[in-house]
Amino acid sequence: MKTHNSSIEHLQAEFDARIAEDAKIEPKDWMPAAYRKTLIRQISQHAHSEVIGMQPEGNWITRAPSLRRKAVLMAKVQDEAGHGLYLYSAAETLGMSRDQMIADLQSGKAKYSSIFNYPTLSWADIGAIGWLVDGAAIMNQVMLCRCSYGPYSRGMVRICKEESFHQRQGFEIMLTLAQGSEEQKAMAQDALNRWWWPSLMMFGPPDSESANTEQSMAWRIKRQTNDELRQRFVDQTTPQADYLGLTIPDPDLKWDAEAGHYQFGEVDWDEFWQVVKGNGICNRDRIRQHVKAHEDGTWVREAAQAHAERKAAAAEAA
Ligand code: BYC
Repeated sequence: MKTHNSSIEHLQAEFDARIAEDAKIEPKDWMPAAYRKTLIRQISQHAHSEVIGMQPEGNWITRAPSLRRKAVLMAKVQDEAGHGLYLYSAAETLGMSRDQMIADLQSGKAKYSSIFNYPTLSWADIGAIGWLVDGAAIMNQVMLCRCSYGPYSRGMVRICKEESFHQRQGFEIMLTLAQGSEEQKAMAQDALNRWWWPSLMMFGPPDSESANTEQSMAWRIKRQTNDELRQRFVDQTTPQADYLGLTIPDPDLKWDAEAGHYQFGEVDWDEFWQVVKGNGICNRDRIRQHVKAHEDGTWVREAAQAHAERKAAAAEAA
């Protein structure tokens, strides 16, 4: 028993030392059970967010205003599917099965980003999602490229490159609308009004109420806190709204020269928790649609499986 304890202590000390020197932890390395668990939680929820995030945008593919806009939007939605797949693969390296992750999403046990429970009511919402939602996503994900878990950090490098293109396409839609007719400008303003506060909620609860931040920072999974990233997002995005000639729907938003930051109003955290608990405008629809798409895709998975088995059998026979 004593030997067992001392060997665990030794492994733990080795793990702590590797974290301290900023080395990557790889799938076959020893890691504390709680580190594994929090990574599975975060990576799988991140994957679910990418996949569920295809729905509000997919809603506008058939109604994009031009062939160019349609082609770009289709490419973006396909990118989100790809991000989901890299992330599910990263979570699988920790010993979690894809089937279990999907089951947890569909049963409501696993979360996905609150932002995707809001509806896309107009074409301008596609611009606002690219500009604000992808903008917030990049702000959060750049730090994850330096995450201590190797497969997650490497996956994030490519994801961030693609997110930059997504953010730019959204800003370009907003710019076109903001410089267009009065009606188009009003559409862009309306989209900003509806997506601003939910975008700030994407960064998670305030640090004082964030159950996971302290430990995740110590493990170097997260490199910045929810509030730090939210502040950076406001600082970066406010001048962009000025450039567009649009007004951020926050009467308390003002530049604080001394702090070198924008001050901003209080997020409605009751609304955030309601959405996280499943009571947002679209939560039920999103899961219903996911279940349907998953069931409709059964034949594809079965065909892929049969093909893989036949190939393996042929390789064995050769
Ligand atoms: N929505 O202790 P905290 C995208 C949960 S996809 C729902 O601060 P943590 C994109 C949190 O999970 C964007 N739930 O947590 C795709 C925790 O509950 P559990 C997704 C939220 O993990 C398509 C509880 O609240 N990005 O970019 O330290 C198109 C307490 O929170 C939310 C990622 O997933 C939320 N907004 O920090 C366009 C990035 N916030 O799990 C764009 C990876 C918090 O204990 N994830 N909760 O039951 C992260 O960086 C971190 O998980 C978070 C939260 C910053 C999100």
